[in-house]
Amino acid sequence: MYCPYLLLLLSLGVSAVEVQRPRGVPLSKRQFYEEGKPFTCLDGSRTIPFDRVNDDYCDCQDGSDEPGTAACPNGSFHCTNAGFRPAFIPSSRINDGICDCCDTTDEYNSGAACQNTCRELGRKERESLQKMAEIAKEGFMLKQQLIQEAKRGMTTFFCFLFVHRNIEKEISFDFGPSAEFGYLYNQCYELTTSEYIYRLCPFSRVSQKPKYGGSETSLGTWGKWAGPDDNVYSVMKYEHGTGCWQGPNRSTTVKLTCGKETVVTSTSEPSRCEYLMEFTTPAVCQEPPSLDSMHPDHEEL
Ligand SMILES: [Ca+2]
Ligand SMILES: [Ca+2]
Repeated sequence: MYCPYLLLLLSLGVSAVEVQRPRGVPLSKRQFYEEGKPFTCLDGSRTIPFDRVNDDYCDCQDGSDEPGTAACPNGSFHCTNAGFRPAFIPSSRINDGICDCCDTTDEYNSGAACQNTCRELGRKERESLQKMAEIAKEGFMLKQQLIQEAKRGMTTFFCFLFVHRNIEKEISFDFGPSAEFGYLYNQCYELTTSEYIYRLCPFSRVSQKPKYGGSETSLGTWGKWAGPDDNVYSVMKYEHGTGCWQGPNRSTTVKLTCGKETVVTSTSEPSRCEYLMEFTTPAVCQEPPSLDSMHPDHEEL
């Protein structure tokens, strides 16, 4: 019968299945470690009796005979980390007194007081993934509204076009595949740091002004969309700002990430006169995958 068999398997639980492979061996390599049969190093270099697997003496050049001890300098240890995600650690960290695996399995013989934190870590990760998914979902809904508004706006644009010829210029901007970035036009967003007020006016310019008086410096005027080929609308480039003393003209890269609100979240100057701005907007939100497929709850049995 199928069901009782399954129930039996489940009731045996994780540990019962785990004893079938030597310590530190990932499930994917279990078939190479067959109890009682000679073991061939995974690089094929030599074959040794099975009792030399995990005997705390390094026999294989690739370290594969000592997956559960620190005997081989190049060995790696696999933590199952049930409840969180599996990981490999260098075997030198086995029994070194420091808890590396959240399931505590790397410290089986050191006396270190490790606590199994996998379930807690897994719970936190699921929570943050869920939170991100919710932001993406709401952001994507807002994006649909932006697209609708842009469509209505476009109709108005074309009506005006015959009256105000200069609107033609606005239409020539690339406001995204569905004009979802159009709402940013003619808007400005500020971020105040301890020294400066940064101002991003999308499709127009980026500037910086000392907080306590002083003149404004241009960090670039609208250049182009500059994201990677598969995601062009994720980065904006502003160029030809005020020249740096004995240096290039200032320029700014604006990275767009999905968010419910339209805000400049940070600015930095990773290299001289080249600024980086992070900007959240619902316009870049992608349709999120369904929540069910996002749970990374792959507990290895
Ligand atoms: Ca050995
Ligand atoms: Ca350790």
